[in-house]
Amino acid sequence: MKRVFSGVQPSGELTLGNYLGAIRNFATFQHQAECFFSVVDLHALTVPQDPGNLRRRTHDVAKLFIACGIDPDVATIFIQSHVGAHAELTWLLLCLTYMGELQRMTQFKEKSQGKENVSAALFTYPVLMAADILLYDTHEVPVGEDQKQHLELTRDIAIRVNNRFGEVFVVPEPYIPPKNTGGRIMSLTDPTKKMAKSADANSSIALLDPPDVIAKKIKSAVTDSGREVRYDEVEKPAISNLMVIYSLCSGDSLDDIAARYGTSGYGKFKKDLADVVIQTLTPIQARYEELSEPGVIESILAAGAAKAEPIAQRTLSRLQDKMGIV
Ligand code: ATP
Ligand code: LTN
Repeated sequence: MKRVFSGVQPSGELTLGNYLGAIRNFATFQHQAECFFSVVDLHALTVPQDPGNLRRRTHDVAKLFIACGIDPDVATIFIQSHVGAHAELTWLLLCLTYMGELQRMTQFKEKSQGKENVSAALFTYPVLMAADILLYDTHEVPVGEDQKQHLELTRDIAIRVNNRFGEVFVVPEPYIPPKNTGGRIMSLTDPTKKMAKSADANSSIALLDPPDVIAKKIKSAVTDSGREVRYDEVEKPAISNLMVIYSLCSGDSLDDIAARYGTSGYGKFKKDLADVVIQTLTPIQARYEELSEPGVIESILAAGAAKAEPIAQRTLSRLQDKMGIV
């Protein structure tokens, strides 16, 4: 059966970008493949984290996976650091990755730009991601567009290892939705940047934002010149982004939305957009609350790690053996 793996960092409050670009698709995949979804806490540590916040957010991401429709009886949900093989395989893969390959990673360039003290782990981050994916003999990886380059590196590493040592890894394929179906949801305050959970709160809608906050953020979202609602990424990047959000939350096509709001002005469109976003997030927030009873998420995550562990260990042993580790 086909295997699917994906990870989300507990590096901030999950956003509508995370949901529409990635998590929504996780729920679809769980019925078509054997799925592993991980809260990648070791990745979050590549930038400074407050320990208390990291602890809370790690459980929050897992609860939101389930609230967004992932069934823990169907898919395996676990915390990355609970399966030691992720860190161990990373070391072996670091020995098989070139500096030049990591120097080309645009996410590292963006995240390190202008910062004085950047951790070595931020630089080697994509190799930990490769380890995550390769440990589970993953065929497909649902991610947002920003992860495309990391997936290409993962494939290059897998192919190199297989060429050097014989068949060790499955070479994974990315599953990236096109931009007009959520692959890259943009910031509400700057449509040239992606909506990111580690950016300013007004630029994104958090999955747990209350309705009045959602309405306020959408009302103050930047728009483009003119007043016509139509999909045009070049001339109308801000409105096009809001239309994609509307379309994904309501199920209406971009053409239908343009026909309905084309000439009614931005105000009416934004008001209705707030309503459809609130309607999408309200049931997710209700399910999240139900999972907040003490012990519930902890036991789901312990069961997930127990399922993931032997599979990861088998793959790790395969490479250790080929590389001559006694
Ligand atoms: P950070 O701001 O800390 O880098 P992030 O939200 O960009 O956080 P992750 O939590 O690791 O990063 O992302 C989880 C998944 O959500 C990934 O598959 C990523 O590609 C996807 N994703 C993140 N932001 C967006 C976005 N704006 N549009 C579409 N997909 C996104
Ligand atoms: N790097 C990803 C998060 C991530 C991931 C993974 C995604 C870590 N490991 C494995 C898919 C598969 C991000 O920042 N969005």
